[in-house]
Parts: sequence; structure tokens; C-alpha cells
Amino acid sequence: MTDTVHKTMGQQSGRRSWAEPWKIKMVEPLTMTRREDRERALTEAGYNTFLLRSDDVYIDLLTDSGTSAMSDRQWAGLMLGDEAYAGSRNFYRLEQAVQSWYGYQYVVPTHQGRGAEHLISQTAIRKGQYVPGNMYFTTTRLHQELAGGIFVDVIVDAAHDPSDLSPFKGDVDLAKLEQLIREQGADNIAYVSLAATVNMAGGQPVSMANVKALHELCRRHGIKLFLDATRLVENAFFIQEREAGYQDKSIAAISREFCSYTDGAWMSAKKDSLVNIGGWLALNDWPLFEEVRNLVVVYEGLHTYGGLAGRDMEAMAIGIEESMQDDHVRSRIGQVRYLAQLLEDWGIPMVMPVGGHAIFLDARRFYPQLAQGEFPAQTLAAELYLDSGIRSMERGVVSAGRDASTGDHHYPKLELTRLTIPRRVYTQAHMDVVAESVKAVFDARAAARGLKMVYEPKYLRFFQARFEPL
Ligand code: P71
Repeated sequence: MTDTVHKTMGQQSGRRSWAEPWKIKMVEPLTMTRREDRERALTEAGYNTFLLRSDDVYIDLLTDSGTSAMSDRQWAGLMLGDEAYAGSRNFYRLEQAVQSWYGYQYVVPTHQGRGAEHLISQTAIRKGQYVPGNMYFTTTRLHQELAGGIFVDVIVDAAHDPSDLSPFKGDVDLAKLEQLIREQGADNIAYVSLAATVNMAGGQPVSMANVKALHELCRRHGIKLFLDATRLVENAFFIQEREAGYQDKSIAAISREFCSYTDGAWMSAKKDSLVNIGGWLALNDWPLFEEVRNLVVVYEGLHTYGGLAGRDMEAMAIGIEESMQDDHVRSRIGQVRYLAQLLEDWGIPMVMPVGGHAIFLDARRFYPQLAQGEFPAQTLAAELYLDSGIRSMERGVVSAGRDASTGDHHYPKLELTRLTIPRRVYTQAHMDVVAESVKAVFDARAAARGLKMVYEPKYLRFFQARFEPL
């Protein structure tokens, strides 16, 4: 007998516990790995977590992209796939879902987000035009650059500071945008590229006030505003929580209002929309859409399937509806916050406030002894894997790549390691194991020595680069 009185996590925090609005119907066994196996696997993978086999991973927090669990309704939807080459009924279901939940008029499916980024970049950017955005995303910026565009970061300064507690660190700095318009002229701006939430800033939201003001500014100058809607419902949650006047509005209503201030959107449905593959591009402007609809047949497939099977479009249509439910979003972000709370209490350095889809550990503060060129965030991802078999992702100097004109590394202010939480996949007990591993790696931080890059591919180098310990 011990005299310890155990308490639930809710009781420890002086609140009633909450739980997910679903129960588990099917389970997938995980590989339990041993330290010596992990050492071998990581060496074979060139110290790059993208090159690990998932069989060598215990808890996979590489990404929330395509890794979420579908519902029984979505799985049932797969059986309703109409695998016609043209005019599949599932396309019309998807089109209707995008029209009613996001509010755009014209829709093409794409195989995933970057397929849609390719189409919008190729049709809406003229060579040499500027594309201002609220911080870069890797694939988004690359497609803009491949189309001849010049990306300019116009996010608020607070986004680059991991300890700035502003509630809307995804906002566009309107003064920065106005200055760009003044200097370059509205005609030299292809469109404004707005992401909600901002992945590379730590999943930070954009306020409704900001998108509204941005809409007004763009309208005055005749510039289009396009939205990366990949994690919009998570953004809507933060608006509901933090912005005056939105507490009683639903996630669905907030999302729809947000979209109403934009001229179109691209989507990686592998995130918010709870599918393993899929995306779309939607516009309100018919002439531009006509170009997109023509180009999609070159790169993705006919405009009524865009690289997807009918069943994928059905699962996406159902996923869109599920993703917009308040209880779902609350529990999804609640789980991210549960992990964050433990880490915060233990003094682990990370981006604050915590965003919607992930914890971003601050590798600079983990490893002050490492220069950025010794890849602190890549080192932290490697150490976490060695400690417990948890897979995370580098989001620092490796991800930032090289400057297209000078060939030097981009040295981003943020040097982060992302613990990304798939939706509806892991339990609170998994989160406890993750928290304890991060703590163990933090306690051993003084021993870290850093890495050197020994192989570097030309595009999106972080996927395939190889490293060796220093
Ligand atoms: C994520 C991903 C997937 C990814 C992409 C590149 C490097 C590593 C991992 C993808 C996004 C995203 C946003 C805001 C567009 C895409 C591309 N994110 N916009 O976070 O987060 O979508 O992957 O479906 O092509 O792990 P796609």
C-alpha cells in the first residue's frame, strides 16, 4: 500500500477532464524499437528522419500530413467510389463540399497541396513578379519561384520571435506590404499568398481583422488575395478563442467568413480534411479558373478527378464536413496543448503560444553551443529518435534551403524541431511518452555535438540530405 492519491490530469490542473469525441474501432500495432536498432537505422538514414523506414519508428510525429485516422464514415465512403474517368459522382460531392464549407465557386481536385500550388503559380504569376506572403512554406515558395515569381516575406516581426506571446503571429504586416506595393507597383505583384495557420512560424493564426484589412488593401490596389487553406479550421479555432465577437460563432461559420475575404484557395486536404491523400484549388474568377482547368489536365488528370480516385474524393468530401465540427477541432488542438503544457511546465524551450498542429521545439535554446551551420534542429530530431524512437522533423536551416541568387544557406531566425500531431491517431499515454523523451533529451543537451551535411540535393534538400555526426 502506498499513501499516494493518484489524480487525473484534469484534476491536477483544477479542471474537469475532456476526451475525444470518438472511440477506437480498429488498431494498428506499433514497432517497439531498441536503442541499438535505432542507432543502426539512424546511421543508415544519414541522420535524416525523412530517410527512416516507418517500421523503425515508434511514435511518428514527422508530420500531420496524410497521417490522420479516417472515420468509419470516410472508410464507408471509399466503397462508394465512382471510378469513372470523367464526371465521377464523387467529384460533384467534393465540389459541393468545397462550395458550401469554404464558399468558393469553381473547384478542381489535385493529387495534394503542391499540385494545386503548381497550378495557381503557373497561371497567376508572370515572370519577375513579386509574391508577398505571411512567411514562406517550402513547397509554396518553390512553386512560386519555379513560375518566375519572387517571394517576399511580409509577416509581422513577432512571428520570427519564438517567445513573443502575441495571439495572432500569423498576421500580415500591412505596412510591409504597402511598402512593397509602393516600391514595385501593384502591377508587379502577382497576388498575396496568405496561409492560415502559418506552418513554419509554429502553426500561428491569422486574425479575422487582419484578413479583412488585407482584403481591403488588396481591393484598393487591384491585387488578388489567395489563401492556403490547408489548416484553416485550426485557424478558425484560435479566432473563436481569442478574437472579440467570435466566441459564439462556429468553426464552420468563422472558416467561411475568413474565405469570403479571399479570391480563391489551394488546399492540402491531407491536413484539416482528415484524408491520406488529396487536395484542391478553388477560385471565384472564371477566366483564371478556365486556365487552371486547362492546365490540370496536363499535370494532374482530367478536371473532374485531378490525380485522385473517385473514392479519394468521396473520403475528402466527408472529411471536410467532419473537420468543421467544433468538438473535433477542440479535441484535436486540446491534445496538442496537453503535450505542450507538460513541456512548458518542465521548462522545455519551444515556440509560444503553441499553435494548432504541432509543438515546435526551439533548437537554438536547446543547444546554444551549436552554430546554425552545425544544424541544431536536425541534431535534436536525431537525438529524440535515438532516445525513444519518436520521429520529428527539422524546420530550420536545412528546410530553409539556399538563396536562389547567391547560393548561400538561408539562415532563418527560427531553428525548430517539430513534433507534429496526427489527428485522431495517438492517445494521451503516447503524449506522456513523448513528453518524457523530450525531457530526457533536454537533460542531456550539454553533450550534443552537431552534424555536418555530406549530401545535398538541389530541390527541397531537407527530404533527402544526408548528415554525419561532428
Ligand atoms: C507538413 C507538410 C508536408 C510537407 C511538405 C514539405 C516538407 C515537409 C512536409 C504541406 C503543406 C503545408 C502548407 C501550409 C502546402 C503544403 C503542401 N505540409 N501548404 O507540414 O503545410 O501540401 O504536402 O499536400 O503537397 O508536414 P502537400
